Amino acid sequence: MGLYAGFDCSTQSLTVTVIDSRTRQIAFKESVAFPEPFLEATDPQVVHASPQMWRQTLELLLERLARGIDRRRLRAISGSAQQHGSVYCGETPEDLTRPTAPIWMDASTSRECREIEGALGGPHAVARLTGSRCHPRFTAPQIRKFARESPDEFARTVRIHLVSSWMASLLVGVHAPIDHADGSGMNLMDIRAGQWLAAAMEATASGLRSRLPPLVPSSSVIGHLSEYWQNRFDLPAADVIAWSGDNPCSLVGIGLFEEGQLAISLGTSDTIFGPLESPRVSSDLTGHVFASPTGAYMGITVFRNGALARERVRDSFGMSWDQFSEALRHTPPGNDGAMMLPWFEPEITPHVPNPGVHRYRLETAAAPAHVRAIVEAQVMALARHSEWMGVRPRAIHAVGGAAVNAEILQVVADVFDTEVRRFENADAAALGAALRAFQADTAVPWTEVFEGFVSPLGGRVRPMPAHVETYRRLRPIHAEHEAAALHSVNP
Ligand code: XUL
Repeated sequence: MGLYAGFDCSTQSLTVTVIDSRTRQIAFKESVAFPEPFLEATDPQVVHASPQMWRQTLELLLERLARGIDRRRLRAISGSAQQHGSVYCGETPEDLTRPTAPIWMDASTSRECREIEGALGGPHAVARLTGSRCHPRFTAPQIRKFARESPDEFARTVRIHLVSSWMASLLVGVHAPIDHADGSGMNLMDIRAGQWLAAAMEATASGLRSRLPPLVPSSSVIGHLSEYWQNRFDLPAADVIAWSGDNPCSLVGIGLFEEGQLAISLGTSDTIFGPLESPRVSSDLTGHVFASPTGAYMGITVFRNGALARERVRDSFGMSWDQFSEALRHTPPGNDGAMMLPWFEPEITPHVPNPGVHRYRLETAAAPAHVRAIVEAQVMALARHSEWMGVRPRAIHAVGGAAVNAEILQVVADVFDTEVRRFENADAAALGAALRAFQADTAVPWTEVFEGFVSPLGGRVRPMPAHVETYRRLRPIHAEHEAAALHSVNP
C-alpha cells in the first residue's frame, strides 16, 4: 500500500496526480500550464515545442510534489505524454541534438508519408503492418524529414525519443525504453509482434535502428528515480514505470478494458477510442490501432480541430463559455440545416493538409447558430469516423475540458443515440498514469485497480428520441458536405 504518481505532459500543461492505494483517494494533484505550448513557425504546417520547457516544468512539479505528499510512501511513478512528438538526443537525455521537438500538430511531412508508404507497398500495407497508414504527425515521417533536412544533426543523434520516453529518461537519468502503446504511434512498430519493423526503419532513414530505444510492455519497471532527483528534493528511490501516450493512459484513467466500451475525449484534440480484442485496422484508413496498456489493443480516431476550433468560434463572437452553452440551449437540434466544417487548422480526420472553414446556410445566421454548427459537425464527424471500430457501446464515457458542458454532451447522446456518462476527473491521462504505476507495482487485476478511483459522475445524459431522428437524417448530409469540401480542397 502506498502512493503512486502519474504525470501527464499534454499539449498545454504538465499535470501530476498522486493516488493513495490504501484510502483509494487522490492524495495530491497539481497542474502547471506551459508558457509557450508550441513555437510559432513561418510555415503553418510546422509545429514544434521546446523540450527544455517540458523539463523545467517537470522540475517545478517534482518540487511541489515532494512538498505536498508523505514522501516516504511514494512507491512508483509513471507518466503520460502527447503522442507522436519526437526528441533528439546525444549520449545523455539532457544533451539535445535538435533544440525543438516536432509535435502531433505538425502537418508538414506529406512528402515523407508518400515516400515511406511507397517503399512499404502502399497505405493499406502500412496500416496492416503498423496499425495506421502514414500520417504527417507520426514519428517515422518526422524522423525522415529531419534526416533529410539536417543530416549532420541526425548523424550526431544517438537516441530518438517520444515525448513519453524522453520524460521517463529525465526521471531515471539514462535513456529509457518506449512502451508498446506509445510505440504504436510511430509507423515503425510491428503492431502484432510489438517489435521494431526492419522494413519500416529502412524506409524511414538509414542508421535508424541503433538510434531507437528498446520497446517494452507498458507495465515495465524501467529504473528508479535518479540520485539527482532524490538528493535535490529528498525523494525516495521510487520505481519508474514506462511512460506511455496520453490516449492509452486516458483509456486506463476512464477504466476501459474490454471491447464494447467507448470514450470521447474533448481536449486540444478531440479523440474517440475504445479497447479492441484484435488489431483490425480501419478500411477507410482514418483511424489507428495502438497496443493497449491493459492488454490487447485500442482503436482511436483523432481530430485536430477540437478545443482550439471551438474557442475560435467562441472568440469570434466575443462569447464566454457560459454564453457558448446558452447558444446551444437556444438553438434547435439540426440547426435548420446550418452546418460548419471547422478546419481552422490542417485537419487529421479527414486528412485536410490546407486549412479552410466551410459554412453552409450560415451567411446571415446569428452567433448562436455558428456555435451549434461547429458542435454538431464535430460530433457527427466523431460518430462517422469511428464506425470502423464496429463498437456499439452501451454508454459513451466523456472526458476532457469540454465534457463539463452538458449541452455538448446532449449533442453527443443524440448523435450517437447512446447514454453519455461524464467523468469527474478531467485529467484522465494523469490518473491513468498513476493507476498504471499502481498496477505495475502490485500486479492486481485491472478491475481491482479501478475500484474507488474510476467512477462516472451521477449525471447521465440520455438521448432524446426526436433529436436522434433529426441527426439520423442529418448525418448523410454532413457526409455529403464533407466529401464535397474534401474534393474542393484536395482535388
Ligand atoms: C493522437 C494524437 C493526439 C495527441 C494529443 O494520435 O495525435 O491525441 O496525443 O496529445
